Amino acid sequence: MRRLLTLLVLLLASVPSFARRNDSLWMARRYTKTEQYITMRDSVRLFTSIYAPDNNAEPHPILLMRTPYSCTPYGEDTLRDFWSTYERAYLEEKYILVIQDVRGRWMSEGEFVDMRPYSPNKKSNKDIDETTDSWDTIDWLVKNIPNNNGKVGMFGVSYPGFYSLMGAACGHPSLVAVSPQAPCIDWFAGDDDHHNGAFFVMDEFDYDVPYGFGFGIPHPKPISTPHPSVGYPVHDNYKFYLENMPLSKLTKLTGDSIRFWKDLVEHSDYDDYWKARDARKATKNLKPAMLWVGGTFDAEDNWGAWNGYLTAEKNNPGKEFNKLVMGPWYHGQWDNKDGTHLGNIHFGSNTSTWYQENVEVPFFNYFLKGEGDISSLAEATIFMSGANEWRNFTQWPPVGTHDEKLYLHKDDVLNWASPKSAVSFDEYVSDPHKPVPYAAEVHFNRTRNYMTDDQRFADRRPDVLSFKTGLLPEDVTLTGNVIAALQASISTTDADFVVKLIDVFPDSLYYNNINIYDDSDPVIRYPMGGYEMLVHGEVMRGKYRNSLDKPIPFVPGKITPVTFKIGDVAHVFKKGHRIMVQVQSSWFPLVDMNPQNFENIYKAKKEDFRKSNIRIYHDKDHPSYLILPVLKT
Ligand code: PG9
Repeated sequence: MRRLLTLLVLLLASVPSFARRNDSLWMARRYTKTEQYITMRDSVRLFTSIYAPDNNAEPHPILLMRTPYSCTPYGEDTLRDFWSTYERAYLEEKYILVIQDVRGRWMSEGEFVDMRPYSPNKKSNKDIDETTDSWDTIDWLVKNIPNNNGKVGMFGVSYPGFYSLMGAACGHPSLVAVSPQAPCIDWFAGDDDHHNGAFFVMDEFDYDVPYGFGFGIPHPKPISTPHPSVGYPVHDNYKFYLENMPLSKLTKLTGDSIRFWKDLVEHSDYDDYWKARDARKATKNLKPAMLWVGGTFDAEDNWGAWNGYLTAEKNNPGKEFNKLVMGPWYHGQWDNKDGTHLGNIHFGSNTSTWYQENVEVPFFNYFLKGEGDISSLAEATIFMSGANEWRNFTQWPPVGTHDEKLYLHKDDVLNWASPKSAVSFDEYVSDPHKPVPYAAEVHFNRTRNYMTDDQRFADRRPDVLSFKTGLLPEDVTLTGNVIAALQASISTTDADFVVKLIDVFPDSLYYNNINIYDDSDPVIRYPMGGYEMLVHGEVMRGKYRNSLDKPIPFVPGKITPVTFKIGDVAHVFKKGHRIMVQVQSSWFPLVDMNPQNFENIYKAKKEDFRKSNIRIYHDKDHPSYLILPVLKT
């Protein structure tokens, strides 16, 4: 009998569908898909795909994602591939999975509005926003999906993270747990389209226009297949965007059909258009348990994750479950299988699967199924790069964090002492026709790795200033927001300032000890000795230095304070490393090139672009420094 059983098990294990659990056959045997138009309070109908487990032994919770990226595939006989993503865990846990095309996207009706403003005071059913669409959807789901347990969760990365937050603000009593992940929060202050008012042209152009993602192409009626991409003429982004500057020339390429691109041009400063789209307005009085997730090396919505959480924390005093997880991730890396490294930087463990198994799935199981225990999850679960360890904090920034000034000095020196010298400065010429590249290699699509790339390529340019400490005698741990406080003069009336905080590895390091490519590739080792790892960088469009909504010109030659937030970091500079700060005035084509002339940059002409002589002062009367959030434990 035993031999027969062994034979049977071996036989079954050889059958793919049993051997490869969680593939389409596995799911098809356990789930039924239905497609539904759900009618909103203003009669617009939203297309919704519902995947329900066939097992009715007990009622199941609902996990909802509202997305502008399509709930494809369409058709009740084709399943969305949950089984090869981390969402397979929810299949195994028998969740009802619901994906919805948001208003005006793909198969849904209505008008799409980018980052549709949250309107708290609604007077009639005509007053809709993403909170009312969430409410109406959730209400329909719990009342119409058979065998649901009446509890709903929402989650999503990036734009779906924004819709998750709007869901959390809808107040429906069935919505008990929400995880906004790298949510788009403010597209002028720090997410996606602009950082400190500087325009992230490569991402936005590729996103909105027919050349790339085509997100902004008009959507007069529901569609189930994507618009064909026009395709770029060259696949060297530095060349493409330099040849298509100024922005007014690039705008011609978009034609006049991409409304959002026109909005960008019309709202070049932080005006009511952008203020209305600040999703932090929706962080008041949040009822569901909130799990905010983001990546410290996320190139798109790192700002949204930190600031969405911090604003929610401030706006919901005493709220029991409003927690944060920040891992060493690129945009969305936490929901795939490999969280072991980003580019040349390795984290010593698979941070993504750890997060999925120990945080997110237990979070939803606890609140939606009443299973397990999530109470041990810290207020802030943060991966400290540099030390390569998860740390649990009772708050963010952690208790024990205090600000220390790290001063720029002559001779490229950086240290904790304020400068004593008389007039002292370094200078460079910022040439708009040869801007500083954001990455070393020639490529087209914006890389993810630039967020941890080696900055030696920039260090060697005459238009980049580099200042560095001596070898650190002990670890320096940073946990919180970094601020750059420069004293600068420029020879024109506007310029950008890019400040990069860098971890310089010891020269003694040789190669990555870990094969950074899978075995099928030839082993390519990168010289890590002296590696200048970008920890975090940020740009400040100079004319917004005093406020994003009131641009002011520089007086040529006048020493002017330029102070701005670089953003939150969670990094340990190990003993024997150095801290480096680089200062430059372009980061191309990640950021569009500033003509360095005070004007509406979207309307600048080619002849407006001029060189600017930039001086960064570091003397007794005009010190330049970084304010670092140093954690002393
Ligand atoms: N953060 C991404 C994005 C949204 C909108 C414009 C540009 C980028 C995203 O949703 O993935």
